[in-house]
Amino acid sequence: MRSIWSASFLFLPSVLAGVVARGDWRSKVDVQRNGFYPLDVVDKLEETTMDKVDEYMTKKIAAGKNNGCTLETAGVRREWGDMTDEQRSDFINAVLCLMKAPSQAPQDRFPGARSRYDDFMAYHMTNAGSLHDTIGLFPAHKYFLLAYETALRKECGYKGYHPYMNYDRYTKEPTKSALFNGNATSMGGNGAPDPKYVGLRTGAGMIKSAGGGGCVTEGPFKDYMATVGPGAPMMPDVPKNPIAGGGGYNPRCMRRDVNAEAALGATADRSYNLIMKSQTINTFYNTLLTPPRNASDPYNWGVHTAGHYIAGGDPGGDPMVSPGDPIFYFHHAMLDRLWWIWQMQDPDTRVTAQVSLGGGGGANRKLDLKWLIPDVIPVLEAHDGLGGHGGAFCHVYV
Ligand SMILES: *[C@@H]1O[C@H](CO)[C@@H](O)[C@H](O)[C@H]1NC(C)=O
Ligand SMILES: *[C@@H]1O[C@H](CO)[C@@H](O)[C@H](O)[C@H]1NC(C)=O
Ligand SMILES: [Cu+2]
Repeated sequence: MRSIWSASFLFLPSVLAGVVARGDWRSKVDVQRNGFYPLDVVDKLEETTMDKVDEYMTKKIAAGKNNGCTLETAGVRREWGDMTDEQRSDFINAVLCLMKAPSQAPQDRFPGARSRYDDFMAYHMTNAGSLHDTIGLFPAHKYFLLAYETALRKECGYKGYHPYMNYDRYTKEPTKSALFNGNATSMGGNGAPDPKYVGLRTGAGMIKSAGGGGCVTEGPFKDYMATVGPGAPMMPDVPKNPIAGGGGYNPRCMRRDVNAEAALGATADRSYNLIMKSQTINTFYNTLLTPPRNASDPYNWGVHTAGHYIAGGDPGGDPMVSPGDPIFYFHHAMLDRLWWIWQMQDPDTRVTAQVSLGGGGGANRKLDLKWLIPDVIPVLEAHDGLGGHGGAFCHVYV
């Protein structure tokens, strides 16, 4: 009897303190792993962080501040490689559905936006300033991703949540990965060779062409045509838009240069250091975008640039219309994941931490995504991934 009594004696104060047992989260979150990829340092950090997340949510629920969001109800965003073939095709079919659904963007401004999918490209092109300023970057893209995921779910019957791409998995032979191998359950293959594309000059050196740069000819999106834009093309020979501002109809194939060297700028150790060495959100932001120059590091362009140029191309590598390649959302889901793991190291102070490097229209600014999603929300609501905006933000990454 004594041992039972002492067990409950030990247990009781921890419950009162809101402490949860290590590993309890595993009974609340459905984890799926692909044994082909051993856990990297960020995956391991994420797993240990889940105990903190569980503790944070337990306190939040006790305080009645979770807006109905719990670890059990949170949408699970998974790495593409960890998903089953069936989950991948459900997702692909939803994206193809969005590419056929009618546009809801103002047709006078965007006669080129022909589908619901195009609407997101049109919004990103015309609001690139507020989406990318210092206060906006993380929360505005978090909301943008939620709007897109919501369209996939509500308008195209998708039951899952948006996948992410763990950059580290694409540092070796990305064109053989489940994401880019070009088969029916991939997000499409590499672009055909385009000798005119030599690479992208970044502030930290050249991301040399990996031999692609032309049209994607394999996989579910081989017939997809990008419509609006370009805005700031990074590829040779991108046809000009027929109307000023880029809203006209400019159908062109999706081009890519699937590039392992780009991904080397976002290896797991770099993402890990980004999270663990950034004591403030300003440092996190600066390191993500423009890491300190390091002449002896050939891949020092920062995690954000790396993520965009793992596929690059047109529209994917064009900062204005990058959401025209569905891989854009995989990248921004991964960035959101890294931001979230950073926040969860110290959620009480970090969830509401805003970048304060000037610009951004003030900490009380609102996010208005117009034709993408009806609700105009305070920017801080898009900081809280587990209960923000009345519980509309309720996701975990595994
Ligand atoms: C596509 O490739 C992935 C990764 O090799 C594999 O798991 C999957 O079964 C393939 N699917 C099809 C439909 O060929
Ligand atoms: C600079 O890059 C080199 C090569 O990747 C690396 O060994 C070194 O630690 C880096 N220096 C700093 C200060 O990050
Ligand atoms: Cu963006």
